[in-house]
Amino acid sequence: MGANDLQQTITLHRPAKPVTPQGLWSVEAIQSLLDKPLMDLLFEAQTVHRQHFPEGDIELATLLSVKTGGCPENCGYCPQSAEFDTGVKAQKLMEVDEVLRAAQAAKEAGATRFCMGAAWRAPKDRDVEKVAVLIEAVKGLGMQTCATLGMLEPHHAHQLKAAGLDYYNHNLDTAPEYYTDIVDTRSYQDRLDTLANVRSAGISVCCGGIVGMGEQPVHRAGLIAQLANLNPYPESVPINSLVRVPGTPLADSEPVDPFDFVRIIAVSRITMPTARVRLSAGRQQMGDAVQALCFMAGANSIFYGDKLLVTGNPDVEADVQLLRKLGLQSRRTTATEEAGACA
Ligand code: SAM
Ligand code: DTB
Ligand code: SF4
Repeated sequence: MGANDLQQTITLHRPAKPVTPQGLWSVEAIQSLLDKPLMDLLFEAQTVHRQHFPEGDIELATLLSVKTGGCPENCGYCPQSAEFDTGVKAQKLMEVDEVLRAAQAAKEAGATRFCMGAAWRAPKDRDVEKVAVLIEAVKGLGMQTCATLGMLEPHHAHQLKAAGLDYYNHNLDTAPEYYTDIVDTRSYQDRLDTLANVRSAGISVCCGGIVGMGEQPVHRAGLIAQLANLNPYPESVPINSLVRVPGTPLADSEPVDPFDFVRIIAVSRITMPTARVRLSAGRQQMGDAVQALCFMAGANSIFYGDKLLVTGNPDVEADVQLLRKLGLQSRRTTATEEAGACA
């Protein structure tokens, strides 16, 4: 049997989009994709991937925590919550010069996207004004801009858009039924409302989740269903493997089986074919071979830089070597080119 026949056989075993009567992905359909034999799943995900992205293309996004720690929310995974004793020192919002230096360094190292994170429940008017200045400055370097600042009101989203914000990161984190086990200072609906405000302001959506928080397989399927059923689905989908930080309630969670993690990447690719699926937090604990499987499964973006927000990430030099060994390359694109490539 040739590759084309095999591809047809695999595709024929499932409808183009197994959906509910409302035209949405059902949790059951996603669960059955997650349960497929791993090699079939990888083959299908890579086939979908190649229909939508150039071979060997990877996006490099660098993170910077521009306002660290002291957050009033109680997200059980997060080292920046003021409720948990994690040793993270609260810091105020960084000055524009310092942010610009970090963005310039990221650009010189090869990053095309710069994502600024702030440990806020929701920014206040004066915070948005200051972050708008940071966005304008980073945009001026010719980088794609992303921010993750917590819940966003419609007028704040418009202000950030006007400043040149390309992407807003706001994760759904897990399935709705499991969310209240993880955080109770805000609701799932709050997250969805912010995503709608971001979308309405014309900012591209970066939205994903975390695995390894003690969730059941059905919750993983539920998270993917939520993401894939957003209309439209997010342009960027960060899939994080929990970084287990001592002092957080989830510090002793059972680590995710690496093949289960690869499956989640693959099903994200299949259900959101044109999204940038980002292999996000947890790479430092992952090893090169598992990362390679994630790229095979359709991941085509990473966080690139020695640090995530407050925890570690693989060294730039290690990533450069890994990408070289795997034949993956970042192509410098502007946000507009990116949107065109994914259309
Ligand atoms: N405060 C904002 C918010 O919650 O939207 C922005 C920053 S917050 C740190 C961004 C995202 O990082 C979270 O939604 C979560 O998905 C991810 N994250 C935080 N801590 C993590 C951890 N220990 N392991 C993996 N992902 C984590
Ligand atoms: C996302 O999905 N993952 C990033 C980014 N968006 C902001 C954050 C990961 C944080 C990992 C733990 C830390 O360093 O705080
Ligand atoms: Fe605060 Fe965001 Fe961390 Fe939750 S994830 S505690 S909102 S910084």
